[in-house]
Amino acid sequence: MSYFTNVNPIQYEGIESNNPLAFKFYNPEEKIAGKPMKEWLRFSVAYWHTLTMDGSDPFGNPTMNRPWNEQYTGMDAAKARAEAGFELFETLGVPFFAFHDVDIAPEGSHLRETNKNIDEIVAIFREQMKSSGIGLLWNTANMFGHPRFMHGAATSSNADVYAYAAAKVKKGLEVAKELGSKNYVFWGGREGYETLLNTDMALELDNLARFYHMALDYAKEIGFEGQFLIEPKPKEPMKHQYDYDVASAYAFLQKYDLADHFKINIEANHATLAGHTFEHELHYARVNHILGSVDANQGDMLLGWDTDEFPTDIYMATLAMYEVLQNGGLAPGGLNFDAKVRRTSFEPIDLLYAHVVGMDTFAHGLRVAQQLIDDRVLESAVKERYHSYTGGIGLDIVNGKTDFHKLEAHALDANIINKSGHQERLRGVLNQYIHGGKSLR
Ligand code: XLS
Ligand code: NI
Ligand code: NI
Repeated sequence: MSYFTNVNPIQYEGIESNNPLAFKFYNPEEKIAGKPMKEWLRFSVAYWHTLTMDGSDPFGNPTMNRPWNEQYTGMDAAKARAEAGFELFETLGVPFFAFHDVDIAPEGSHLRETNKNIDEIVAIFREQMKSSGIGLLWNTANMFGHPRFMHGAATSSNADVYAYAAAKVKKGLEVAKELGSKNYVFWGGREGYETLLNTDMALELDNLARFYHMALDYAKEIGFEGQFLIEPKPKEPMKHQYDYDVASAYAFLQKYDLADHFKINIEANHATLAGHTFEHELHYARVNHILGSVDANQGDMLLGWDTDEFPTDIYMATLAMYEVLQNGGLAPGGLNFDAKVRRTSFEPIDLLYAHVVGMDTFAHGLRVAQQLIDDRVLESAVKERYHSYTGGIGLDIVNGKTDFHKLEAHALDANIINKSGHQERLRGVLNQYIHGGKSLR
C-alpha cells in the first residue's frame, strides 16, 4: 500500500527549480564547514502533528484527509500509520522521527494493555528502522491529554496519578532503549498551576525533581544512554508552567542537582510565547552548555498561542543556525519539526510540501549563517564592541584583579566615551547575506 502515490524521494534541484517537491537549499551530502548538511541539520518528523492529528480545533471537526487513520480502527490504524510514516520519512530523506506513546498506539483499558499495544508497534518500528536506516531522535510520554492528568502528572495533587505517570515514563525509557533513541524528552504539559489558592507549589516542585531523579536512576539501571531533555514552555495549557523558559528550567535543574544530567529542547514557538526570540533561547542554552535539541516551528505574531506552524522564516532560521554552528552542532539532538500543516492544508501531499519548505528554510539558514561566520561579520562587531575588556582596567576586571576601591579610583576622574553599537548597520549586512550571501556584499 502506498499512501503518497507517485511521489519519488525528494531531490535537491537548487534555487532555480520550480518543482515544489524538490529541495532548493537542502543538499544533504554537501559539506558546510567540513560536515555534510544532513549532519548539521539532523531533521526529524513529529509523529503527532504529521501522522496522528486530524485537524480538529476548539471550533470545528477534523478536516485532515489521512487514509491511514480513516480506513482502519484501533491497532490496525496504528499499524497503517506506522507504514505511512516510514513511507513519508523515506520520501523526505529525513534521518529521524519522534513520538509520544499515545501517538503510536491506542490506549487500552489499563496501562498493562496500553503497554502491550505499544510493544506491538515498537516491534514494527524496529524492523522499519533497520531496513530504512531511520533513527529515533526522541520519544516521550503524553502526560497531558488524558483526563487523569487534569491536576498534572509529576506535579499532580494525586499520588496515584504520580505513580501512573512514573509507570508511563518507565515504559517510555524501555522503548527508548529498545529503539536506540538518541534522546528522551520531558515536556511538562500540565506541570504547572492555575491558582495558588489550592496549590502547594513547594511540594509540586520537589515531587517533580524526585520524578526526574527516579527517571535517571531507571535509565541507568536498564542501560539507556540517550540524552535527557527538558522542553520549556511558558503557558498553554497551564497558566503558569513550571518550565517557563530556558533560564527557569536551568535554575530548577541546578537547585535539584540535575544540571549535569539534562539538556534543553528548545521550541521556537515556545520561545516567542515566553517573550523571547528563538535565538535568545538558543544562545542562553549554548553559553550555559545546555543546548540539547530543537523543536523547529514558528508562531504567528498576531496570535497569542502555540500555533506550531512549519518554519518558513529565513531570518529566524539564519540566527538559529548561527547558534547551532557556534555550538558545534546539535548531536545527539536534532531539528524536530514539531509543526502542523494548517487546517485547510488537508491533503496528504501538503505534508510533503510543508516538510520540504521547513527543511529548505533551515538549510538556507545554515548556508547564510556559515557565510556570516566565515566572514566573521558578527564576531568582529562583537569583538570591537567589547574591546575595552582586552586591556587596562577591563582586562583587570576580567582577570578578577579588581575590587571596588580600585574601580572607584579608576572612575573618580575618568572621562567616559561610549561608542555606537551600529545595530542598524549590522541588520543591513545581515539582510545582504540572507538575500545573496557574499557575492552581493
Ligand atoms: C507542546 C509541545 C510538545 C512537546 C512534546 O507544545 O511542543 O509537542 O514537544 O510533548
Ligand atoms: Ni515541542
Ligand atoms: Ni509546542
